[in-house]
Amino acid sequence: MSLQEARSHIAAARAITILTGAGISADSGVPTFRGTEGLWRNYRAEDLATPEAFARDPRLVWEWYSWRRELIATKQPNPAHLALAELERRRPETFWLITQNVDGLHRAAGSQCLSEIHGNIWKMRCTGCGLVSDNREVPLPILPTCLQCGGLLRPHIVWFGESLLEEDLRRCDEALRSCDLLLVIGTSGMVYPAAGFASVAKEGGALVIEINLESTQQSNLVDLSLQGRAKDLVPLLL
Ligand code: BJW
Ligand code: ZN
Repeated sequence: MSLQEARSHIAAARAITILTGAGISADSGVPTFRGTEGLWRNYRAEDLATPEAFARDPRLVWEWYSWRRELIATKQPNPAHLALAELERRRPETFWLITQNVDGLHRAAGSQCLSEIHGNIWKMRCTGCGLVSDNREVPLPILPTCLQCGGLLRPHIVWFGESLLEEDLRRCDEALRSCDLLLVIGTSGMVYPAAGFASVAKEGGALVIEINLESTQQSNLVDLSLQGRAKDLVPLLL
């Protein structure tokens, strides 16, 4: 399938679902998780993004999130985020965006029909009373606490070993099963349940197109794998 044919499929699609990962925000300057660029000091995301890591050393985990918040606060949506927001404006009834990213750049670009399945780095949750609050403070106090009960706050983010919200899973499943085209952009396809989403869409009969800098674990499964930068390819396709 050529790029031109892919464009025609997208233009003719009845319902489109998009799945994005860190690669789409890499073009805005936000580091990805895996690969040499994805390291933070000597830690891997897998060692910091867990409830056990937070229980053991909340200061270290908050240091990581504070560093990322400061970095993300300086970044803007890129042409790939903007092209997806524009696609949604053209067809809001038949469009759903699923993002694994917590940086909020899709919302900043104007996307509204979306599930942020791993949460949002600009929200916090109280480990005491459970209150979820918006928070854009940068830099943060070393250990932020709840205004309501004084409990320790944590990022409102889904860590390894934690379940995604039932409501998000239900909405995603519906969007994957009912679409006739799934676009998978900038994800390594290594983290579940999102890593299984392309298979769900294929089972439902959708055409699956992948955009990534390199081939991934999913490249063999998809109908078309396009290699290049999201910021170049997404606007070209849409
Ligand atoms: C470009 C580009 C450019 C670069 N243009 N492209 C089934 C089987 C095995 C294990 C499990 C399973 N089910 C659940 C698990 C356990 C676990 C899991 O999947 N582990 C795997 C590592 C094996 N999953 C979970 O625990 C999930 N919970 C769950 O399933 O609950 C039920 C359950 C619990 C326990 C046991 C069983 C079931 C929760 C997962 C939460 C993940 N959260 C994180 C971190 C927190 C968020 C944060 O702080 O930001 O979310 S992990 C991290 O990876 C982050 C990301 O959202 C996620 C995905 O990464 P992504 O986006 O794919 O980034 P990269 O860096 O991997 O890839 C970037 C890609 O972009 C690359 O391919 C580049 O080539 C490309 N790229 N520049 C285009 N310019
Ligand atoms: Zn509280």
